[in-house]
Amino acid sequence: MFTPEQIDHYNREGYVVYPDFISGDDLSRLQAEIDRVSKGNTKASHDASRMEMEPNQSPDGSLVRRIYEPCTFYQPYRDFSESTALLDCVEQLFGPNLLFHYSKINMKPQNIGSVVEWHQDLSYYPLTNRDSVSILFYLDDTNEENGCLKVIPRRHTAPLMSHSTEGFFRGKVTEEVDDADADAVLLEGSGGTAIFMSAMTPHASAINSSDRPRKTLILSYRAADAFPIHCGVMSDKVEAHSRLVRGERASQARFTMTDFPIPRYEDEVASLYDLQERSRKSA
Ligand SMILES: O=C(O)CCC(=O)C(=O)O
Repeated sequence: MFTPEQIDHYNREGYVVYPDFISGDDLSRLQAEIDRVSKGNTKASHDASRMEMEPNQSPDGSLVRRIYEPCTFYQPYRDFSESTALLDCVEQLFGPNLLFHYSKINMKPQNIGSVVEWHQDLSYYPLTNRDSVSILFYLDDTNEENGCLKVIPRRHTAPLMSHSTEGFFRGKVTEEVDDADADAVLLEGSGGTAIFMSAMTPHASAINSSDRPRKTLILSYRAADAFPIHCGVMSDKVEAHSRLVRGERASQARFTMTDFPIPRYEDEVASLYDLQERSRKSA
């Protein structure tokens, strides 16, 4: 459970760090499942419906960049997503009726792990209100060198930053962000640390320039009355894994925003990494 101070911090700053959220055995179980799922996949031959490989490696390289939807496909992760300790925290933020939304595991293999540029998660999936939280769990000890998360505090109550140019979604903040001017905060933590952040909190992480891996599990939950605004194939994709995890489904949508930018894709729907990469190339 959160302390009142932690809840105040989340509401005021747009995020809160919860050290040691996952303990020894549970962490080992989640780590072992990643090894099991990744085993046997290479850049040239892998299950592209379940994972994305690091692009900068030889065809027989086995470095995985992202595992899709672990809480749908793999039991230890599914159990974790429904664990009482986790849902109690989310309930403290949004009340008793809760939807699990989506999950992913982002790896940043040593010396190669990809950059993640500044973005706000809600830019990818507009909802009728902002009661949506992204929870990032460090599965390894994580600091600046191996690409810890950084956030811009106190931006979660402001309007969404621009993520589009020429009318098309770029998957990242398209206005200039100076980390110092924005008071960006680096969030380092040991394996098992959880970071709860509003889906409106801008966040990013650098490449992994160390010789240590950096694996993170990311889960998203929302209030049951935060309904998706349908804006094409991507809405269906993101919504496909949502499920009620506590309380009841809502029979009324709650609207707290009068307008919200719609992410329009230029051609096909692409992952965060691809969108951001294309945007860098065209710049
Ligand atoms: O892996 C990270 O450091 C952050 C990833 C992220 O923000 C995302 O996948 O939306």
